[in-house]
Amino acid sequence: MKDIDFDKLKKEVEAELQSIKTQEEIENFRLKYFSRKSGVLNDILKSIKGLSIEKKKEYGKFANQLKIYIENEIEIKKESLKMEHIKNLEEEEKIDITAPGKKVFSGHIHPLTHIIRKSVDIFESMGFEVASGPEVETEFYNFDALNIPASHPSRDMQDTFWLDPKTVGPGFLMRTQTSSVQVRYMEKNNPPFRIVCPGRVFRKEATDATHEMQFYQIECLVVAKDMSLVHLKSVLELFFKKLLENEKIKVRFRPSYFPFVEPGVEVDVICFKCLGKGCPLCKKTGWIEIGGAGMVHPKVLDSAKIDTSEFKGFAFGMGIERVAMIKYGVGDVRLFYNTDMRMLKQF
Ligand code: FA5
Repeated sequence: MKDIDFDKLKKEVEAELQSIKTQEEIENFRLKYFSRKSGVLNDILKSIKGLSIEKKKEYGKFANQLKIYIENEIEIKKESLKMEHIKNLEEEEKIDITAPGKKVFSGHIHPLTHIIRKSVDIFESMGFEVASGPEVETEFYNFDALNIPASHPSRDMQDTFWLDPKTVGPGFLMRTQTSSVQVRYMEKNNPPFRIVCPGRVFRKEATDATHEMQFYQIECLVVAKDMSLVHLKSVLELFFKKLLENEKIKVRFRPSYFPFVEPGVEVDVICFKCLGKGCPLCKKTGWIEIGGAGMVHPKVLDSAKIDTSEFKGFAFGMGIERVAMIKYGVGDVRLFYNTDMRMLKQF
């Protein structure tokens, strides 16, 4: 066996240790010296077996010292690499608490949602319960049960989106009015009751500044003993005073026709801008048309098997977009649906 130059070996080890920069390198270094199969130190220890006792002692001593030295250095190096890594992390993840904050953009609900929620809140404060029905409706609940005869123009293909009978069966449509919830509710609940039904409705109409193909309505229905138009008018007046936040708001009725009410009325609200004097908003009439209403037709109560000798009812339905247009001074209903943030951010 050749003589081993332990001083030279130690110098090599020192140089190698200095160049180590990562945990992976230190592991490779450890394997180079201590691997069972081909580790440098293991080879030395194996090779001294056959030497004389004196040489064995001398080489064994040096080999052992070198082994302890390398093991210590590996631990020291590992620890210093770990500390360096933590220091780098601290540097990378440092938070500058003096940096100016980033502005959080907070959005808000859509103006139509606001009107719906506010309307529902007001009706609830008057003891109304919220009711709902499906948007895909049957001909029965949208028309027949509401005393709308087959010959009525609103059943015409131009007004109603009928669903393909081959796909869903006959008589299905997209509801054209929230009045369809009336009979659905009355079938399952006994009077007296008062309900409010907000929801989306659909009409196959050409769109213009005041007409959309889909829009929102709010319906209210009260069935109880001794109901009259006086109750209807006072409920509506209170509702619009709160909705438009003006105590001077008045409501007027004009005779009208809806097959499911008798008598039927068109509901006008006094122009909240000019309070009846006449201005561009109300087209100089002093009043703004807002919805339809009336006393529930006895045939509709009959459809729901309600005893008309004991109970009477009133109903009201209005378009949410029209109310929003008036409240916010928006001239075109389509602006609510085109998702232009410049428009929506104003509310
Ligand atoms: C009805 O839909 C009745 N169901 C209202 C009613 C309820 C009467 C209860 C009696 C008793 P009308 O078709 O007029 O009525 O529509 C009611 C409101 O919906 C209108 O006053 C208007 O504000 C709104 N509206 C109607 N068509 C459109 C449309 N295409 N786009 C936007 N809003 C509309």
